Amino acid sequence: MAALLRRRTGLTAYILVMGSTGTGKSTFINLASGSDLRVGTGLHSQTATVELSRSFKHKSQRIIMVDTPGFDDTVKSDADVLTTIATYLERLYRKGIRIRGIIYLHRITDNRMGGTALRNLRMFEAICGEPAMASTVVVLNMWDQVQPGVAEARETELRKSDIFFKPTVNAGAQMKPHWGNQDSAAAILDYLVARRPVVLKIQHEMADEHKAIHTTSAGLVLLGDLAAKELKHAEELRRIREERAEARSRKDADEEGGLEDSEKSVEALRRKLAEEQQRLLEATNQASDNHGGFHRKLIMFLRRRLQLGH
Ligand SMILES: Nc1nc2c(ncn2[C@@H]2O[C@H](COP(=O)(O)OP(=O)(O)O)[C@@H](O)[C@H]2O)c(=O)[nH]1
Ligand SMILES: [Mg+2]
Repeated sequence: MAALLRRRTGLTAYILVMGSTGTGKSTFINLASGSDLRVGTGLHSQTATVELSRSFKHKSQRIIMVDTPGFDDTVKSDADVLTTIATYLERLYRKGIRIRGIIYLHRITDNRMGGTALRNLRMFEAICGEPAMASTVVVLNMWDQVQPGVAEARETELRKSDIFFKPTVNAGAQMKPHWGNQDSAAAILDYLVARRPVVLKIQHEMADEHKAIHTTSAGLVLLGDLAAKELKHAEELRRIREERAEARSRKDADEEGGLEDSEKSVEALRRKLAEEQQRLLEATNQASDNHGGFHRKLIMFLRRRLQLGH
């Protein structure tokens, strides 16, 4: 039985699907696999956990697609999303199951790489690592939502620009359009199932190098991102406090009251950020002592600051 199971899972191609929330991951998976994963635009439609498609056959290849939550900092914090994805991928690797191909979805309608799109791309790169790009397709969809001429110019920009997909494509990823129909989904699967199975960077870091989540490349990208947000909040808080002191000296109670509310909401954001960092630190599977000096110092610094903040 075990041998049969091993043979069967060995034959199944696991396709990992990543991208920001709302880029059409679940829709693509449903179309390709005949599954019934939740789709939508509201908060309720967001995938907060890793979900699997039903096991299906594409030509003679059995496939399971792995749907992942995006890094959007809404329903779940980014730290929780990373922990969810990393833990799932590590477990898969320990079971001996390898990822055959990766789909990174991006809407052609996104004319600017805003904060969320960029954060998702950086997290995707850090989780998967450069060697996995040879087994990756960057899928551009939602072509029906933009004018043809505009869409083509945008595709060129996405492909050629350093902050978009140029490094991804240079590392071996394909960039393919998806027209929202079965044929284009099938063409993408055709390409991916012919790839060699890969070990993702985060799987190697966690399972082979015994790194804690926050010291993996993806964990460090996230901590850097949280630190940048924190700096922004600190600056905002300083400005509000200055204005509040000024309002007080002018005896403008109305304005002071309004600024007090702003101060409270920025402080609440800072607390949320501190908690998120704390959770990432707690999601460790190893003591941090066996890591390099830089990591150790970073963690000590964060811990000290969290203690001060509470
Ligand atoms: N026009 C168009 N809309 C799409 C396409 N794929 C998904 N959508 C819509 O985009 C929204 C988000 O899709 P969903 O699959 O839930 O995205 P996810 O959050 O990445 O799983 C839904 O309203 C879908 O109907 C597509 O290829 N073309
Ligand atoms: Mg989804």
